[in-house]
Amino acid sequence: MDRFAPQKGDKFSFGLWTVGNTGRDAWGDPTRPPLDPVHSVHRLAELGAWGVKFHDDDLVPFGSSQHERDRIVREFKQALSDSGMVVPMATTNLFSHPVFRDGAFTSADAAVRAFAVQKTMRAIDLGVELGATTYVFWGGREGAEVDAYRDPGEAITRFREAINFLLGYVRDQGYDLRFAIEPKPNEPRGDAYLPTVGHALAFIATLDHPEMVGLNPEFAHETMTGLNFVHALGQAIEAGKLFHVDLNDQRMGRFDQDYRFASEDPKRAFYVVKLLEASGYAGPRHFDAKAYRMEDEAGVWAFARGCMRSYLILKEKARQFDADGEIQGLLAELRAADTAYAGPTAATGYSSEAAAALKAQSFDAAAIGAIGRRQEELDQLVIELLLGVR
Ligand code: GCO
Ligand code: MN
Ligand code: MN
Repeated sequence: MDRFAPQKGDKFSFGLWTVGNTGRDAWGDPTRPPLDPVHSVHRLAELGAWGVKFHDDDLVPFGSSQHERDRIVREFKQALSDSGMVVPMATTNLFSHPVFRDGAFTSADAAVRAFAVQKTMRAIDLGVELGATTYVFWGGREGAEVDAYRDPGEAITRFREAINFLLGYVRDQGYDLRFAIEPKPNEPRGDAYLPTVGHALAFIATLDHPEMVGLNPEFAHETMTGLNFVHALGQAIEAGKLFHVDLNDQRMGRFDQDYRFASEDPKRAFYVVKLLEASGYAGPRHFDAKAYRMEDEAGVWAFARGCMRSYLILKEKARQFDADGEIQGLLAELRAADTAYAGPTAATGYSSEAAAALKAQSFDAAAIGAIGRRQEELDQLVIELLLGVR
């Protein structure tokens, strides 16, 4: 029995666009043929995945007739029911067609903005028909290289207008659907609007129905800019806004690499898994990554298997962290020292009495400031755990 064999209950999912990635890049042609969505669903199910996701055009190619659409959807539904796979999330391609060359919801051109909203309403219908309960909004081409024409603040106003309209549509249709905004700093645009989790959180608070909108943070996106994805994830969880998560790997300061989960920075991936598992997050563990361009189809399935296995291995490491006597002993000592203070604090909430008491409190800052925080010891224990010698 392989204890790292993925099970449906692990809620692993992949996008058709990820396993179906053909290896095309800015310098080179595809290195693999496209995969038929029905084939991908069956292969993913065999590997132990639970869900599959798509952009409207991944499933129903842009410009398909109604007849074609109906046939594709019928066959895809059949594949889902034969394989036991689900579609927890769907999204819209608002970036491939030349009409979106300068943005979709934020385009300066009113016709483009209206077309983008129309395309999204239709894609929402498709996603809901196949069972999606989360709808992702990645900005794609919402951004700019030139700031001489469009006011970046107005772009945000336009973005809000589109999301509010689509929230109205979902409510009007009575769909059980929440939105998840996926920030990204750049690529394909020179600079994207809503570049980070923080920007997106601030935007969500300004929407008509903020309770229906959360985040889809991605490991690579925060990491590209040099930010700490674990911190972004933590803030999203704390805000009650982690509606979905895109897992992959990425080196800082590089182009958007979308590597196999945990392949570059297993230590940070460990903290991601540890945080997700401890948080009560019950949504998909979604891999938005792709196989190296040098791979063939067999390499794609090795990649998919690797993402899931690494997650489960790190989940076991997180359990070991919780069960390790030395680590837990050190944490308990640190906590005991950190909670020894019994005087007034901000944790009681504000009152004029509490303020007066705290103002009057005396602290021995020199003594407190002299305490070593033992993070060298703790971090070394984590490293030894991850390196497999504990
Ligand atoms: C990217 C994004 C996309 C989105 C996808 C779903 O960097 O291209 O991560 O893969 O996640 O469009 O919205
Ligand atoms: Mn990405
Ligand atoms: Mn993504």
